[in-house]
Amino acid sequence: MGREEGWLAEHMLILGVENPEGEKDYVAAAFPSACGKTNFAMLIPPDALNNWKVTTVGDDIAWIHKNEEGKLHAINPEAGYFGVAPGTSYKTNPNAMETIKSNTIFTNVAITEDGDVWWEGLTKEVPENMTDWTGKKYDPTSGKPAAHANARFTAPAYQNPVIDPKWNDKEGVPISAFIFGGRRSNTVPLVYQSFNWSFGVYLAATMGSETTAAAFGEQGKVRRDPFAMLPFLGYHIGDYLNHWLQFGRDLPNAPRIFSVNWFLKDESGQFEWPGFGQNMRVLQWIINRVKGRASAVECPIGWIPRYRDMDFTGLEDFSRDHFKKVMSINREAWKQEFLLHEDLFAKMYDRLPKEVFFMRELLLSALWRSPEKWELAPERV
Ligand code: TSX
Repeated sequence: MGREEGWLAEHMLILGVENPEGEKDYVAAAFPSACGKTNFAMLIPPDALNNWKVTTVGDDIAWIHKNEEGKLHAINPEAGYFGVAPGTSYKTNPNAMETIKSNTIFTNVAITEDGDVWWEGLTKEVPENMTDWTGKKYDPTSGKPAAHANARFTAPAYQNPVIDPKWNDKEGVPISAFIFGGRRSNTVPLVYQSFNWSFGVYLAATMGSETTAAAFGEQGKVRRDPFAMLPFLGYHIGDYLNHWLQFGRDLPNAPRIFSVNWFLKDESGQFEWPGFGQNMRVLQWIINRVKGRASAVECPIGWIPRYRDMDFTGLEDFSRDHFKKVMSINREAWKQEFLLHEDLFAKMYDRLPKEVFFMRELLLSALWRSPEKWELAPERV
C-alpha cells in the first residue's frame, strides 16, 4: 500500500526530543534486532543533560506520509509494545520495567517459586527453584537459559512513563531526522551524517549488524539488513530502494539522515562507548545539526562531529583520545566495507536502482582523498 500510494511503512521507532529551549523535534530510527531499539525509544538522558527530554511515540513501526507542505509526518500504528524480555532490567531500561508492571502478557519466560516472571538479565542473581520456559524445573547448571532468548512482554503503550503526548495523534508527528544503526565492533563510527537523501538511502540499504545469536549462524559476522527491513519487505528490495529515492525527490526540506553505532570494541573486546542514556549526547548532536546549530567536518562517508561539536559534560572519563577512537574512519577498513557492499548488490542486481552503483563508486573514490582532511578531523579542536 505504501508503495502504491506514495508513503512509507517502516520498521522504525519514533521518539520525541525536547531541548532546554523547549523546542520539540521527532526522529525515526531503524535498527536490526539485538541493537536495543526499545531501550533507545525510552532513553533516559544522563544527569548532566537532564534539561533534555526524550519521549516515546513508538518502538517498532512507523507509517510516514507527506503532508500538504511536503513535511513528513509519522504515526505509530501500534497500541503497545511487544518487546524482547531477556536483557530488559531496571539498569538497561527503567521505563520499560515501569511499563510492564501490570496488564502485561509474558510469553516463553521463566516462572519463579512465588509465581513471578524471570528472564536472563533481569537480575544479577538467578533465583532458585524456577520453572523454565518449556515448563520444566530449571537446572541452573544446564548451561541453558531459563527464558527463551526471544521471550516477550506485551504491554499497553499508555503505561510508559515517558509516552509522548502526541503518541496517538492521527496527524502524526513531524520527522526531523532518520537514524540508522547496527551492531558493528569496528569500521562504522559512533555517528555520521550522510551528505544528502540519496547517500542516506545508500547507508541504510547497506547497513549491517554483527550476529550475536546462534540463530543467524556464525557469530561476529556482518549480516546485511537493509533498513532493518529484511524480514518485513513485502516486495523486491530493488523496488523498495527506488521507492525511497523517489520519495525524497520532491521533499523541499527532507529529514537529514544519520548512521549510529553504539557497539565499537577495542583490541581487548571492551565496548568503547558507554551507550544507553549516554546516547543522548549523540542524539543531541543530531538535533543540533538538524537545527543548523552544531558544526561538523566533511569526511569521505559524510559529516562527522569534532570533539568540541559534542557535549561531554558529566562524562569526565571520556577523553579526547577516546573520542578519536569512536570517531576514526579507517581507509582500509572502509575499502573492504565498500567491497562487501558489492556482494549485497549482486543479490538484487536485476532491480537495483542505478544510482546505488554510482554512489558506491563515488564513496570508494572519495576514500583516496588526502587523509589530513578527515582521518585527523576528530583531533582538530
Ligand atoms: O540497548 C542498548 N543500547 C541502546 C540504549 C539506549 N544496549 C543493549 C543491547 C542489547 C539488545 C547496549 N549495549 C548499548 C546501547 O547503547 N550499548 C551496549 C554495549 C555496552 C554494554 C555495557 C556497557 C557499555 C556498553 N557498560 C557497562 O556494562 C558498565
